[in-house]
Amino acid sequence: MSTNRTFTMIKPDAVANGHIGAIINDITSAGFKIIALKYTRLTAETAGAFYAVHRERPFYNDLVNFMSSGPIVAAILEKENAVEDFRKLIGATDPSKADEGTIRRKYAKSIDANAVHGSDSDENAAIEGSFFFSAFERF
Ligand code: YYY
Ligand code: MG
Repeated sequence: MSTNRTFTMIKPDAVANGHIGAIINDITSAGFKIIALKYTRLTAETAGAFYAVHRERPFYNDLVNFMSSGPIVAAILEKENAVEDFRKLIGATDPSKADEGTIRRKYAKSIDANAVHGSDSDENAAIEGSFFFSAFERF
């Protein structure tokens, strides 16, 4: 059963390029409610732990370096069918392949610096939300 929640990060490229406000506006305009929101940054160690599932992939080191290169915004979002609907809103991993109007198409320049993260399952949404927010921040 769906938990109706997902987890997102606005990545260092989109923060550095001044897109926090526009991206949050796109997210809330699409019907997502913000349950928790945090402006913070990852270290190489915490980025490595967050993306541990990708540690054998060729892009892992670059991903960890990029995700710890500057501030990010982390958020827990709520909406019916949140995980799937949010993946649709952000578009394909490679922004050049993302549909017109999606967040990655609008704000990302490359596959490695692709503006936003979105959880890929209800289970991972819960794990990732708990990575950034304590229980009393996400009730
Ligand atoms: O879930 P999503 O972010 O769309 O893609 P993943 O396959 O989970 O990869 C996580 C992250 O890694 C992706 O957002 C950018 C980066 N990455 C990359 O730099 N090069 C690739 N070929 C694939 C992914
Ligand atoms: Mg993923």
